[in-house]
Formats: sequence, structure tokens, C-alpha cells
Amino acid sequence: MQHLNTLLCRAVLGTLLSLPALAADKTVKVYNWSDYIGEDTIEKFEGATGISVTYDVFDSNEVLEAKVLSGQSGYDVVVPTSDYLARHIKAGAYQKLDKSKIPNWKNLDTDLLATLENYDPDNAYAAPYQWGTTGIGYNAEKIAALLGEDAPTDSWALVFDPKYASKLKGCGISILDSAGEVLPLVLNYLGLDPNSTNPSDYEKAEALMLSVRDNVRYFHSSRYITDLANGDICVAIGWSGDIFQAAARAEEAENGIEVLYYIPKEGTAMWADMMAIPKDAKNVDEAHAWINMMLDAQIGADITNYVWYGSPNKAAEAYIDEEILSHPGIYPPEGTNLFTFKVLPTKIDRVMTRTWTKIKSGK
Ligand code: SPD
Repeated sequence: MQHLNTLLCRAVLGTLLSLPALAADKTVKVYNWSDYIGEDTIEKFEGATGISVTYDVFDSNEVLEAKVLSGQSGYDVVVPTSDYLARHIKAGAYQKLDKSKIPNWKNLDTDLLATLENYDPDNAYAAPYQWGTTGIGYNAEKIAALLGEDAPTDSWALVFDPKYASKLKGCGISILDSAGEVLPLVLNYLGLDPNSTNPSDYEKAEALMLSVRDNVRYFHSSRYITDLANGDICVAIGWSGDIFQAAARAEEAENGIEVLYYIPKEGTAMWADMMAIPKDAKNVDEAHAWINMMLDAQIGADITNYVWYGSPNKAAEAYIDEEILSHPGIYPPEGTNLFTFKVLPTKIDRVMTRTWTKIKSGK
């Protein structure tokens, strides 16, 4: 009898001990941009769903694309920008969303969804996550000290004109490390089509970039947040929310550095990053649960309130800080000079990649 009791106790204990293990069996693997989620978003998702999250980050579409197009991404949810998403859809890299598992879809801004149909007809494969612009972040005091009243802090000339860039070499200029992000901005600055399919336009962009190349401290797509905040660089071509995060970090550090962001008057890119489920996803229900939770009004607002990017979530606006909703750098006013990225022919992609390699190597 004693023996039987011991066995029963062990069995009950064994079952109890294995319960958390069972809960932890539900998992979702998410691959998102760095510095792009609320402080406690993952924790809240895990608490509400019992699904544990593996969360990895990247800082360029090119890096994400290599994984997704390999067909073995290893992730359940990834977040490409809309133009890359379109390419991936054509390559058959994603599965269609089951919207019956995303009741929060109703929270999305229908005008934005209509625009995004240019990349993903019927919004069949992806849900918008956040959107933003590409612009210039700068250290107000250093730029004023080096360029005085001449500082063109409303123009790409601050970086793309050697007259100014050469004076900023010492304090540090950084540029996003991506052909697809930067070459359209250069073409647009030159008065050319930012989505040009003419190879000779890329030669012009290359010539301009080589004329300022020596003044660029580095090409990188995430390091500039910390470096702007610390004063290790003074100008960055970067993404809106990242620059605002740099400004917030400097403010928190009380280091006397004021980081500002502007959308250059010549115009810039506006883009949206999209949540999609790769073909090789192993946890498809959990991926839908993740997407649904990101589209919750409060969670969506928490993300925007933390990362300072625009929200695609209309219902979230009730919870987004007024300072953000009325910020022209985050929600650009009507009439701001903005363009979107188009999907370019593969031949032009190759031209862009070659051009970028030459620019970076300085030859
Ligand atoms: N740190 C988050 C940055 C998100 C940037 N997405 C950019 C896409 C631009 N085409």
C-alpha cells in the first residue's frame, strides 16, 4: 500500500511538473526589425496566449530577403517592407493569411490597406505593422557650430553636397547600408525618378555618392541610434522612429545632446513594414495569434508610443500619445513631398547592388 501511494504521488507530481512544459510547447518564432517593438509587448503576448516567443532582429530588407527566399527561414512571422513583400509573394515565399484568425484586422486603416494592395492584392498575404519615412537625423548643436546659419537643415544637401558634407566629416556622417533604401533618395535629390529603370541614372547616383564618400564615417542601418544619442556621429540618414529613439535616449541620458529629425524638402520615401507568414512556418496558428495581437488597439498604441513610428491601426489612435499623432515628422502633413518604392526589374536590382558595392568601397 505504501508503495502504491508513493507511485500515485509520483504520477500526480509528474503530471503537475510537466504542465508548464506543455504550455511552453506552444511557440512562435518572430523575425522583426531591431528597435521596433514595445517595451513589454512580447511579455504581454506570452501572458495573454501562453505561447512562448523566440524573437530575433535584423536591420535590412536584404538580410531578411536572403532568409525568406531560401525557403528555410526558420520563422513563423517576418516583417518585410511592402516592396520586398511584393517580390517575395511573386516568388511564392508566403502563405495566405487566414483572416478568420485575425479578428483585430477590423482595426486597420482602410485607406492604408487600399494603398498596400499595390503590393499585395486583396491584402491576402500580409498585415501592416508600422510605417515611416527616411530622413536626416542630426545633432543640432554640432551642426550649428560647424555650418552656422548656412546649415541646410531642410535638405538632403547636408549629406549629398560635398560643400557641407566635407565640413561634417570630423563629427561623423552615417548612411543606411542598403542600396534599395539609399539610391532612390539620391536619384530623387538629383531630380530623377526614385524608382528609375534606366541604368544610366544609377551612374549619376554613383557619381554623386562617390563625391561625398570620403566624408562618410560608416554605412550601417541600426548603429546610428546609439551613436547619434551619444554624440559619436552628428548626422545620419536613417528612419524616422529610429532618429526619434536616438533623441529620446539622449534626453534620458541628460547628456546635453539634442537630436532632431527632418524630412528633406526635395522629398523622401514613405514605406510600410508588413507582417507575413513564410511558407516554411511551423507554428501557423501561433503566427496568426501574434499578428492578431499586434493589431490590438492597445498593443498597437503601446508599440507606436515606444518606437515613434506611424501606426496602421485606426483603433489604436485613441491610445497613441497626442505628441506623436500631431508630430509632422511622424505623421507628415498633407502636401509633404513623399514617394513610395516600386518593385523594380531584376536587372535593375543587379545594377543597384553593383552600384552600392562601388560606392561603399569608394572606387
Ligand atoms: N528600427 C526599425 C526600422 C524599421 C525600418 N523599416 C524600414 C523600411 C524602409 N524601407
